[in-house]
Amino acid sequence: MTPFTTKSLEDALTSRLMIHFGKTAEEASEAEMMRACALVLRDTMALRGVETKKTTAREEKRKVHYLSLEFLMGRSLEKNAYNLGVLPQLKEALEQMGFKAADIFELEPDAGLGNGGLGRLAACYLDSMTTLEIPAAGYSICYELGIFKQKIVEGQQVELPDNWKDLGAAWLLPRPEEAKEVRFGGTLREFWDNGHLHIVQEDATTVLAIPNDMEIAGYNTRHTNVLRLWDAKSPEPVDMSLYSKGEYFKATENEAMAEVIAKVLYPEDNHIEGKSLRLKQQYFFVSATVQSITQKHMERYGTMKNFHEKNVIQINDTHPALVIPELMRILIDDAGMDWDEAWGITTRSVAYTNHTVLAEALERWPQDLFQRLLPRVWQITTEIARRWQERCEAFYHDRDKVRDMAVIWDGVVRMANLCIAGGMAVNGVSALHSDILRRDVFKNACGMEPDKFKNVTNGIDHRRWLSEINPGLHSLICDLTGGERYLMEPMALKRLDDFAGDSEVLQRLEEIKRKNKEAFADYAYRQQGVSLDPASIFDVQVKRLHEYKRQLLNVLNIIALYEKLQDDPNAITQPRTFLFGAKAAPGYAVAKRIIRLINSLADQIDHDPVCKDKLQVVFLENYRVSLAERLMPASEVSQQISTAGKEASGTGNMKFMMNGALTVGTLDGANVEMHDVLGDENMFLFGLRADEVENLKRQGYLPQRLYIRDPLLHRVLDSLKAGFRDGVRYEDLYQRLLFGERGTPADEYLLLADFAAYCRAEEKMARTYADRRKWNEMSLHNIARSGIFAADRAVGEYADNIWHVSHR
Ligand code: 26W
Repeated sequence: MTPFTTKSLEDALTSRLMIHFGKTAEEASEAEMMRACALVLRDTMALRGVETKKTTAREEKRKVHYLSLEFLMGRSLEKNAYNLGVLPQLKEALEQMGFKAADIFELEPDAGLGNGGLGRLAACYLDSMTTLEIPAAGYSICYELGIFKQKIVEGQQVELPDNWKDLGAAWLLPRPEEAKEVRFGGTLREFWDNGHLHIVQEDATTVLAIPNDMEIAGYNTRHTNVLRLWDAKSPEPVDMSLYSKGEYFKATENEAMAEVIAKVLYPEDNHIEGKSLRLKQQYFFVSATVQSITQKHMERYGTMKNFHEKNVIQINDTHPALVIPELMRILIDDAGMDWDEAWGITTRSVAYTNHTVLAEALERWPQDLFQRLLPRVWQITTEIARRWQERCEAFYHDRDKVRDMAVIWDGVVRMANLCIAGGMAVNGVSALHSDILRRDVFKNACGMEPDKFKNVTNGIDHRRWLSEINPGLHSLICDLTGGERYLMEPMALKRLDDFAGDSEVLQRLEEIKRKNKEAFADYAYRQQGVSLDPASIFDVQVKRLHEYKRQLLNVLNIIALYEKLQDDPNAITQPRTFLFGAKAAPGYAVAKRIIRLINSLADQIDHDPVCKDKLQVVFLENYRVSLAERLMPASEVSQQISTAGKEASGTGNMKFMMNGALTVGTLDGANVEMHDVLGDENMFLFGLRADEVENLKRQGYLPQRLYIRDPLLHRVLDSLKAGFRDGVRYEDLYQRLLFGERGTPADEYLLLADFAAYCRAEEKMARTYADRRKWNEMSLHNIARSGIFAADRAVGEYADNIWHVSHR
């Protein structure tokens, strides 16, 4: 099964170093060695990929195409070696050749081709689809710059470019021979030929899409899939007619125009900015992908009539929604089908996953931009919209409902409605979220086609997020549950429940956590010079910074603790370390203020002798996949405190749970299902439920009343307003909570309404922590019951209920 012994791997690395860099192992740098490792594993996977393709074609299996504008892959070397079953051999070979394996792994840049949850989910699902031996491919853009690197300078976020490709490109296999042309703008000309109406797009700007394939190895299988990342190039890099006139700069304008498309990932998470470049990115990658899929289908089957039987296209939120009109375009214009036949195939091929209910994240495009940039796709979209609207009218005879369901309305194209109209399935990502979609956001569409609306609760790659990053816990699990079985059968974790009464096991669990905390403290010291106290509670909130995620509520509780310490230095008996990690979208001013506030508070507490050995706040710079991998095993408390109804699922919550952290959280997203398996006794729930949030808002929520009535809250908000020893005052945030601002209501996310309950939950958590036996027991139950949050389970559900493909 293993493709390498230590010796053969050494040989392969040696010859790679020689071929690529003309160097021996003694002469090679760490970076060169990292590249050599990537190349050797890449080629092994590529060879297996050829086998997989042959089998899939021979067996005529239906293939899954997963389209996402984001894949937050993180690092690949250790993961690929792990999945290929050569991690021990690789480590040994590296040591033999005079390198430290850990240093080589650490050198690899994260492939940060995503913002947060949605992008990381796509990466976890690629692993599971491959491990479950589902013929599948991912498609996205080969961004030159991934999510920005965050630096904290004087307490504030500064963004630096993320040039991941310098080293990261070693994983990519360029396939210029499979390049596709994507056309923008121009005008349409229609003509009749042979009884057929033909439409051609004239004077369009053409951009070349060049695939860069990243091989994905499954665990414990030879099955290999591909993540296809499209790079953008101009078909005429230099305009020789301009060049010959001496206009050298102008002559390369085309090239520059084309290349901006793949230049940078949009760093907005849960908020859209209707920029034309973003729409160009979407069409660019969608068109190249649909061309690639349909062309391969034609080569294999010679007809498009069975396209839907052999292919399914899953779209990750609405960002790739243009697949619907684009597939229609190819079926009609290129394959010569009539509308109804093309529509029948399209609506049996495409499925849509929704990842957010926030209004500001629902994609809408101005009609004029859409029309100008994509004239033919616009024509098709208007026809989709017209027919859909007819159906809605015939079903409801109700103007308000028809307006709500419309694909195009008031000069705006609504991408979610396009996906509902053209998709065979629409799913939410947790039970609660899917209910909210059915009952509220997509209520009318659901009334018309109830069977279309489904739920698939998210899951995470438990091999990466448990076994690989937490070897101590992995070996405990192996000892207790019958070896490595849980790697392929995550529900086997359940057996851990039987050891809740075993003090030896609980003791071991505590020691594993303690070691992980020490290792993280070392790392944090090396990275940013902070000293963490491994004897304190590691209480962690890491995720994108957004008001609905309520990092500010966490801060309010810490200020409350700080104030209590001022009154009574013995108010805290159980030392606490609050760790934050979060990137703010560069244009999201309030989010950036909250980052600054966390740093002001951290500094205040650092300089207060009363807090010494009791309270510490640390903002971890540049939160990303590889940092999460070090942090999760060391975490004890997982903060999942979003306003109920707002967090579609959360997946960080699952990573913490799997690594034995206890959740302080609201009944939101997948926390609800965590609660279903854990019960009240194994987590710390607090706050308003989703329906209570809605009711309170309807009744008219008045946060000022709470401020007047609750003296602690009053004091906390006043100190926010007064500011900190660094001289920074946060009157703006105080204002926002109590009075709101133009356009935003006071305390939009109900922090004050949940403040008291949150403080109590945190207090209960700290009291429980003091009872070590109880805590470890709870921690064990969390790990034991986290199996349902494995991506293998989630992908299995997609395969069974939406894709209708077989799997292991
Ligand atoms: C167009 C800008 C933009 C970019 C990303 C809008 C919206 C998004 C995503 C839909 C935001 C996102 O990442 N959503 C998260 O998806 C996760 C995976 O399903 C969920 O676990 C999170 O709750 C949800 O916030």
